[in-house]
Amino acid sequence: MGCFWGSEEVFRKIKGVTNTAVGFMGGKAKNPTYLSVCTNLTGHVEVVQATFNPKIISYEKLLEYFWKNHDPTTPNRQGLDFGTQYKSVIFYHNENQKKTAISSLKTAQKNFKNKIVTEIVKEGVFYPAEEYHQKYYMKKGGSSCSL
Ligand code: MHO
Repeated sequence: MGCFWGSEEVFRKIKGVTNTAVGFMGGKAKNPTYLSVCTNLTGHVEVVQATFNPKIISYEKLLEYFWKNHDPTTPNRQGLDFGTQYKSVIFYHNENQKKTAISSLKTAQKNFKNKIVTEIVKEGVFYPAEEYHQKYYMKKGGSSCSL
């Protein structure tokens, strides 16, 4: 969804989401840091890991927040932020989530003129980002970078 500061705020505020954390996923380098990811060489993406109570909110509903809170039609870019770390991607944790994400993408496409470029990929290792990136906007105020 682009810069993880804003994405985390979106998910943190949803009722039924019990925890959020920001980190990096999907690249090759081990133990990436924010600075290394910014070189565009590690292949990692800025991600939010949202833990939720499915009795209160469904995975499907969470995906609706995902589509509504960024532009999934711009490759490797979210507003002013560009680079592979900002690409739009859903890392699924199981086959059910994969199926739900694929059908959710098809439904969401109806709301966009341009083609959705969001990738739907099996989860990789979640490397937590540095502490100062965690719940960044909650601590500093503000709610979005490019959103
Ligand atoms: N536009 C922001 C992005 C920060 S982010 C954690 C900046 O350049 O600081 O990717």
